[in-house]
Amino acid sequence: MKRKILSILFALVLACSFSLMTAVPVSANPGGIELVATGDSTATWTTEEAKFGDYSAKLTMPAGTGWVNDNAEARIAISDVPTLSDVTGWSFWAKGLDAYYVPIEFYIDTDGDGTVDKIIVGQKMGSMTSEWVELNQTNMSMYMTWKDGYEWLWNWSKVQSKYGDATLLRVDIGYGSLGSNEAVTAYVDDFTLNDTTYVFEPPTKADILIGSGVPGKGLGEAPGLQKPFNPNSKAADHAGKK
Ligand SMILES: [Ca+2]
Ligand SMILES: [Ca+2]
Repeated sequence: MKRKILSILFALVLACSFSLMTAVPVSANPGGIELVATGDSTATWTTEEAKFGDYSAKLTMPAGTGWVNDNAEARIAISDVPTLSDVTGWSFWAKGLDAYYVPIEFYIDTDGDGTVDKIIVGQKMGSMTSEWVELNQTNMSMYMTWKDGYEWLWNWSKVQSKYGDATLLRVDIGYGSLGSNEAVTAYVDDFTLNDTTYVFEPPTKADILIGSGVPGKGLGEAPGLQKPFNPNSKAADHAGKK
């Protein structure tokens, strides 16, 4: 009898801890973050600077780039925020001495067929310093759309009133949407959308192996696999491939 009561208690504790776990709204890195660089720009994970954790994304862009030739950005797939009107808030952190504020781009689907129809760029005027600064929906100086015509949307409520029904597919944080007259180096850390934080840390070995289709339960827990690959090595590109 005593044993039975104990096991009922244990089940209760388990049930409570599960409901506690599911009650926590913040999830880490649900879609993963891909760093993308084209032209002479670079986008790499670095431990030189970090607002949270050990790493940030380091973005560099040389002077005199055109607006499609060079890109240095963190690309974030969004799957849990159906429409722009569901966005209650977003923010990310950036720093970069004398670099212009890192722009953010919202890739949206306006006709519901799953493809991107508009890209909305948010930009804060001026230059950053060597201090981390939080950029969010309220402190952008302006928004504009590109892809199939340009349009000025002066603030986030204008964005939402015009494109509230559009599905948000992707967010890019980085340089490239507007080109650059000057060379810039900036660091970016965690992006938060509503209650979800997209953690700016490189994928762990386990993430990469699971992502490449390597079978095996326990990869997510194997202690040796929870450290990032050295971002300067090519090992991550080859993981799980033969
Ligand atoms: Ca970080
Ligand atoms: Ca579409």
